Amino acid sequence: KKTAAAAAAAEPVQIEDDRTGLSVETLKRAFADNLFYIQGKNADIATLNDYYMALAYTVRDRLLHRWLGTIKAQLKPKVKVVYYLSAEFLMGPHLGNNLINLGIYDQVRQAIQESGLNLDELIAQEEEPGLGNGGLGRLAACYLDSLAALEIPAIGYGLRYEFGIFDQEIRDGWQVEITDKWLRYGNPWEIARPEATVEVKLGGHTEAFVDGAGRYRVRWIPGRTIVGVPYDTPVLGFKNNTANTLRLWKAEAPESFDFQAFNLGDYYGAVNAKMYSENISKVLYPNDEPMQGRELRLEQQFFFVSCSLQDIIRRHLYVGGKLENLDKNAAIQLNDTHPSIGIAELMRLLVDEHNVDWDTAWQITQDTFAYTNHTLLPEALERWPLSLFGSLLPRHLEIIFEINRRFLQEVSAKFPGDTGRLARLSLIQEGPEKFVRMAHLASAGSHAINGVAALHSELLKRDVLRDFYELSPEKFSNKTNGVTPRRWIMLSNPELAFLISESIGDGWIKNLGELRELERFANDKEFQSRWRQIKLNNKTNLTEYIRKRTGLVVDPHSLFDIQVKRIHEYKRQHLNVLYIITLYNRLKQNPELEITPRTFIFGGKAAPGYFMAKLIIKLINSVAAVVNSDPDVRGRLKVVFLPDYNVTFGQRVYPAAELSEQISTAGKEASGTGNMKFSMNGALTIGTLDGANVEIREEAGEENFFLFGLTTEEVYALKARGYNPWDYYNGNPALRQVIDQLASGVFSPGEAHLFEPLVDHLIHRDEYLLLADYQSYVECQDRVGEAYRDQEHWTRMSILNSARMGKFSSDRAIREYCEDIWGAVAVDVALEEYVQATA
Ligand code: 6GP
Repeated sequence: KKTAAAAAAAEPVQIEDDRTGLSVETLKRAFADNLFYIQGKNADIATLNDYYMALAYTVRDRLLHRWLGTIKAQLKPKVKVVYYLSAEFLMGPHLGNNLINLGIYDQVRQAIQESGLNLDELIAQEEEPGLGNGGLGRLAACYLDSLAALEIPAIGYGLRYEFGIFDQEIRDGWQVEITDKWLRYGNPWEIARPEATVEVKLGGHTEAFVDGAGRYRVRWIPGRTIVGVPYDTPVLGFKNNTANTLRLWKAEAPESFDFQAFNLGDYYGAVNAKMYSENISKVLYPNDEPMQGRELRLEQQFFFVSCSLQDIIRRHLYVGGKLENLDKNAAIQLNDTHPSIGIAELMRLLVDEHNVDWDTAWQITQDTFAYTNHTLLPEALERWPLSLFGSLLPRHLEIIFEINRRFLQEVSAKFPGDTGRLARLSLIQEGPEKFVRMAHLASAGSHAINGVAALHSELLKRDVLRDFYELSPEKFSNKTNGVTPRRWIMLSNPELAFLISESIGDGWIKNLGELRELERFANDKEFQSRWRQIKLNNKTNLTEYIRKRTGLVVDPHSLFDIQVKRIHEYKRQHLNVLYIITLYNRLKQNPELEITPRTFIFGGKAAPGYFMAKLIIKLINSVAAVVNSDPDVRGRLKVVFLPDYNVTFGQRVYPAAELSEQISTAGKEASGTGNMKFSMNGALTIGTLDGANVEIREEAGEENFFLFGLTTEEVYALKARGYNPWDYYNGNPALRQVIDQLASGVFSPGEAHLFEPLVDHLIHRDEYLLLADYQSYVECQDRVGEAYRDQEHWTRMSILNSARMGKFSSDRAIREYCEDIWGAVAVDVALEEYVQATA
């Protein structure tokens, strides 16, 4: 409910001055001023980037009233703030999104045009902050967008990596990694807040002592200290007054010089110490799901979590809160286990530094934290060797032991004599090498645990966190992922957004369920033809982009069949390739065969150390080279690998897609979010019953979804029986031909053995059951090709897909988190007036 104050506040503070005015004239003048006074350039020498910067500052000026107003409204005693802790935030470019959220897209477009420039070119100039790997980081960004749209007080806390996810180039078909220097030309969207710097301790040892009150206490004597400097980026709500904050921490040395070392003549050593500290926020680990137990990674996690918790406590005390009531003012969400060390760190801060007794501290901690799990892959579950953990965080290890001791006591009380269960639940994994299990720490220390799609949440309870479920079933719930329609429809697909708004009004932008009203147009010929035309326009744009990036010419009238996501064996890009080769073989056998012309488009990065994933990229490019240049194919099949898939590129891809490939082995993809973006933009899905595909199909209707493959249950059963891929190879001539071709070098001329590791894996182990699903996939793909021939029917299915994706708005997901987990409510924001500092 809106208050009167909010209604008044909704009246914007609109002084038509250079800093806030929104008229085209004022925007033009502000833009020119910023070019001159901030970039120090004029039109004679300005680069495109200078113009981009000038525009970014023009837009930033126009959001500061909201930002300061939000900070003021949220720093109040009774306000509950959501703190979203995440090692990754994959925000995507800010400029276009901020224009949309401020509702000034059209004025700015005109102002830029009248300045003799092109807004799209300026928008394209922005280098996106690639501070994430994939799904988990992008989800965090969509959630920040929705939190602001719903006016929920929220701060995202993470790391300000100097180098984000690497840029990908393809050389000779192989992935090559290039450092991502995203800060090279400056970042107009962030404001450093060095006055809010905090200290973080590492290493050293602990000492017990008895304090003045006769209490047994522990003090941590650290081996070194790092400081964290916050950099804040505003996150705007859609056409409201809320601008939340993304606060990212940069690691620095407490003193830029070690003067003692310097005075001893060790200049190098002195500077080196500084570099060592700064290493912590230097680079994002480029691994998607599999975890890598590197010391620096643990340092990163602890660093940003400690900074953030100290910040949260400071804010809480600043508004007069009592630590005992922290959970009334703060809901801290752990985005996977990466920030789960926060459980031990909050205990340390409360018990050691704020002298709170253990039981109270544990209650506060549990009531404040909640944990989201994002993967079922066993190899992705984080665990740290005890030795490494203890040397970096000696006090935290003691605290974890104590948490564990009490936790296991509880378990014993509930399940007397069940020692197997104790071992399974323990926060410490025993064995020749002992580990701290971070998912166990997160689960024990949180009051809520959730998976990210219905199926995934069920599997969590059945598998990975089964014992925790049996211990505390009330902690568990499902929160199916969602994506923001502002970025993923309005910004990426403006023509479609326009058609939708023209047909059903623009309420869908804030309430995506309203898309249902499109259903009544599903059979409307006129609407269908506009729908098709927009898709064709988007495909044509992508075609142009493909030509620029790769030199390949593709036919915008062919079926655009797209798989974009991280490259991983469980996501099965190579199953897609097996089908492409199958089609190719059919054409070679019978060049006159009638087939639906298709363009297969791939995009995605492989973890630099993941050999098999890199080989899959090479495979795609090798098959592309053969298929694209074979005259028998006559252009009816094209295979494209588009390098450097990222958010910016995603915005071009989803609107142009007709078929979305969601073909992971059932039970492996926790949710997927690309699947939602595709479907919203009118692509049909070919997919397994995995992750959120299950719910997408439920919503879209099974007749509008191309389903294939084994179910999770069937996968388990097949593996339990003893899976033998060899049987499938022998029993299926078409499959056998494809595998033999790969093995004999048909697609790797001159390097016959190139794909041997892949082939070996497939016929001997095939962990992800490609061969078992091959036939079902091929038949389903053939049905897709058939269906595409009936354009009217296809368009109808496409419209229905968009119309029924309301559930997958991140607004819906965030509402559920607010109600079931965070207990957070909207707070009205009054715009902060600009007051002269000297007034
Ligand atoms: C991903 C999951 O693989 C994906 O299915 C899901 O949609 C996404 O998280 C958001 O929930 N997981 C990761 O990216 C990851 O690093 C540890 O998990």
